[in-house]
Amino acid sequence: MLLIDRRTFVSGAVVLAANAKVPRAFAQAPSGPFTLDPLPYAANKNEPHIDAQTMEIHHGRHHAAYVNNLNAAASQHSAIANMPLHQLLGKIADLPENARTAVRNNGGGHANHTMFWQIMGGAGGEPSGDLKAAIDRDLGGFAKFQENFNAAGTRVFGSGWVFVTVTRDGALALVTRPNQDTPLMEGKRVLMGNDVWEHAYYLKYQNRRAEYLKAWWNVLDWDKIAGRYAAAKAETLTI
Ligand code: MN3
Repeated sequence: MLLIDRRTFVSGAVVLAANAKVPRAFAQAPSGPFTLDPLPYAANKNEPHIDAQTMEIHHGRHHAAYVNNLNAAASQHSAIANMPLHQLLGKIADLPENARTAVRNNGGGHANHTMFWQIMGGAGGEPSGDLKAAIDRDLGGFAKFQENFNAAGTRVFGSGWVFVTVTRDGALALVTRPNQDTPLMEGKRVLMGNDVWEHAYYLKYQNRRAEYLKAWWNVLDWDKIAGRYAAAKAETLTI
């Protein structure tokens, strides 16, 4: 039997588990029409709650792979290339059958992560103004909202997301979706959401998803989320 100390074994196991989850990007994927924007802040901005390595792998490998795979699908189907992403996701049923899964998984992944990076990088705290009023009205107040959001995230089986949707009238609702599905696929708009795929938290939290869900609130940028709320009401919010 190999002699290996427990720390080496555990960290090795974590690295193996993390690498096993990293999708392989297409080396020859076309570079457009969809693009991966850089993270809007340094990868260590969300520490200690979300570590820099998780941010780098999550953005630079997972999100990049969704973009590359979506571009590969677009190179085969002009219908994919000719629509803005939020419209494309609302019209998956109209696409050729052999394009639907690629758009659902990779287009959904691109949209979800684009939103996700945007609403983090902040200092947490609480919303104010008309967003706070909407949370009080529709989600039972901020404390109840956090509790229900975290509970919903804990209940997602396997991979998926917890979202808050927003209507043009500013009404909010809490929903979960599996995999990379998004309410954009039903023509709805997303105010905010959290990624509960293991790749979002495994390096730091391993199997402790509930701990990750709780910590995530500390990195939210409520100014950005308030901006999304205003855009939803002005009907200019897309992704
Ligand atoms: Mn993810």
